[in-house]
Amino acid sequence: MALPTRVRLAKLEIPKVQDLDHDTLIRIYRTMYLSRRLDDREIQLKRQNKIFFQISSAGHEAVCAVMGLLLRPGVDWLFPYYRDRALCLMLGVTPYETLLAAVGAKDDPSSGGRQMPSHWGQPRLNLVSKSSCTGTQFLHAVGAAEATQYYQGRAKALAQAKKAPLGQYVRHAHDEIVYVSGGDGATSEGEFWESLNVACAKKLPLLYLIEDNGYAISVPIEVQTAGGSISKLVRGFPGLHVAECDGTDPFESYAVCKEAMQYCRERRGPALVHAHVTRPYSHSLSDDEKLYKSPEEREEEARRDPISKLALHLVRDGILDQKQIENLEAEVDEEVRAAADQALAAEQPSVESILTNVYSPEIDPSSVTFEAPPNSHGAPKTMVEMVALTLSDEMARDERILVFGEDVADASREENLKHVKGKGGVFKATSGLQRKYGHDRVFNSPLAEASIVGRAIGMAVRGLKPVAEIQFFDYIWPAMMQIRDELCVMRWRSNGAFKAPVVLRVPIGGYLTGGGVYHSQSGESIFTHCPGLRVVMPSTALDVAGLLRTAIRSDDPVMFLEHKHLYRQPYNRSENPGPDFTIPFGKARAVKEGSDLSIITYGAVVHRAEVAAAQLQREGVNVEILDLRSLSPFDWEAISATVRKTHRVIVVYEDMLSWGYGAEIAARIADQLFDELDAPVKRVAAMDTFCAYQPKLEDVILPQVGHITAAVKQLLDY
Ligand SMILES: Cc1ncc(C[n+]2csc(CCOP(=O)(O)OP(=O)(O)O)c2C)c(N)n1
Ligand SMILES: [Mg+2]
Repeated sequence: MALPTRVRLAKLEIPKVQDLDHDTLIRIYRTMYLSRRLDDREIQLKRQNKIFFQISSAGHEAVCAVMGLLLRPGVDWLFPYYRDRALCLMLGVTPYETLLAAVGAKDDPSSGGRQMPSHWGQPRLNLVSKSSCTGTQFLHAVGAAEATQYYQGRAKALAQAKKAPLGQYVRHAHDEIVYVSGGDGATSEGEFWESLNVACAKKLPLLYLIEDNGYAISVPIEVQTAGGSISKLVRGFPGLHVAECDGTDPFESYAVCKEAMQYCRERRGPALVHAHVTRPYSHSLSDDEKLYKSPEEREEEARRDPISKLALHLVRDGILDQKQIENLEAEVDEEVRAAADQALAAEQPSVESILTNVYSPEIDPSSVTFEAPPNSHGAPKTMVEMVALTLSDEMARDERILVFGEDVADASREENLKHVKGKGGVFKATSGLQRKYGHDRVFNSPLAEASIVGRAIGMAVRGLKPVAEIQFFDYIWPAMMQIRDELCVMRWRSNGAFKAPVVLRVPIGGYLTGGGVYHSQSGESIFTHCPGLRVVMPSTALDVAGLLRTAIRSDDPVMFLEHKHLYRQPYNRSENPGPDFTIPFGKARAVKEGSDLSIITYGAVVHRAEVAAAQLQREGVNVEILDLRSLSPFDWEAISATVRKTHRVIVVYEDMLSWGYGAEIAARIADQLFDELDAPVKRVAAMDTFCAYQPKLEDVILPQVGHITAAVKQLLDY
């Protein structure tokens, strides 16, 4: 296949560069050269086994340096890609700090030795912690830009955010913008397109820089991107300012980036700069580009090297002579040498610190602080009514709370609200909230789950408190990477510098007689398997009120699982326990006292266990029931107390039997309470298959009262 022409820029209309004076040009060159020398030094250190990973910014320096020059540190919000070393240096990250990350030092400001180098992050610079995922950052940037818009008219929300933990890093400036970058490969992720959709729909002040080096590891641009040009593809997005530049040329890059940035600052909408750059050092030190790039391509890249081109320019234009260039370079080399020596001597993180910042060190949702008694009044409410009521009370108290998701608004077309009742969620769990709190606090999202979670993360990073809804647990999967690799990890990977305390409300579960495969799923253990995330699953309206309030007031991400089958049952209703009622996480509810056998359960099977226990009672069997209600953390104290009391235990859960939540509980009991057991630990759960639409099949697939009574009898006979 013929190689596509990779750079066709000479004919582009480039705005004139007037304000790059000589000192600024020298500063740009110095930063670019410093970035390159840091890469070179890291490569050397990696070869000496003194650092453990290296990924270079070589070839990307020019556009990154000028972008860094244009952005305002500590004012604008930054979500830079791993090749943005020159940008970060320009904004104030020091060579020593970048090398602290390389050696994995305790004082590495981006992660304290938890992430690979070049995964930037520093709260003092509004430089938000970046993961290794290519593409997730675009949605965080959208959420951050939504925070820009929200804070604009919401002084109270800003004040409340500043008062919360990490509030010292909550900042808002009226003309701030959000910057996000990615590679040509990263633009193939759905999250890129989801982000553009929202950024354009909401006219967000968001500046994209796509650093197109023609390859994503070994995959060339014509395979990556239809037609080979991302800027051509995105030109149809309404209101998006799109510009292209030679990212190896600082003059052209400066002019193009400046104009794009101006567009965002003037609040005209988002902008995207497509910069053509090179990647002369292979993808990373784990890659050898000679395996897939032709010698001609590599020669062409060498000819376009931004460092040598700018050095030549400086000499030709008489800005610096050869000797001055040599002096500048010697000075940088010395700076890099000194920084490396210092970083190599830096203290390493202690083994004792491994678990710090998995969860908030300030707010412990399982503490006694959250033990608040109910002040019950009014008519009994169903579980779903209690969700709406609790959200409403919390929103009145805390202006940082934003509610969004699919169909959660009463009506996106506000004028319709004069004539219609409003939707307020497919289950009505958010009914009336938009009417009460306005469309900037309660709004519909496009139908895109990764986008819902990714945006929520960006908002939460900036101090807001998103309470987002995933419409059905069955459709949470597009958001899995945002949850597993971003939401849960933000605090730990930034060593406590950033947090993402999002509440994700997720209707879950079956017993719908007709829910079928895609409206009946369970799967809570997939999320209890994620450190950093709290998972709760109430089975009564009272517990909804107490646990949802705790979820919102805690400072960790919480998955709040609402069982659809329980939403409107008469048997779990409760009076309104008042606006201060909270229940600590990790505390089980004693549903029924008993002495013969313990049932440990949660969710929709709690009621089934109660029915089974009533039947068994008539036969003289006295069963104890524990509703865990909080799955991570879970109440080990209550579990061990009941096992010590009855010596026989069944874990009952709705999800499939194998690899499920009960497996962990059963294993813990076997491990730590073996001597207390008079019989093996038993599990009652769903069959290891999908949930069928036909109710007769659903009845057999999901655990029923009969399954529970049979298991109890079997265990008592053991
Ligand atoms: C979601 C995800 N998939 C795969 C990878 C592995 N990976 C790391 S970088 C990369 C290529 C990225 O290419 P591009 O966005 O063009 O950036 P470049 O490295 O060329 O600057 C891949 C596939 C990853 N980190 N994240
Ligand atoms: Mg690339």
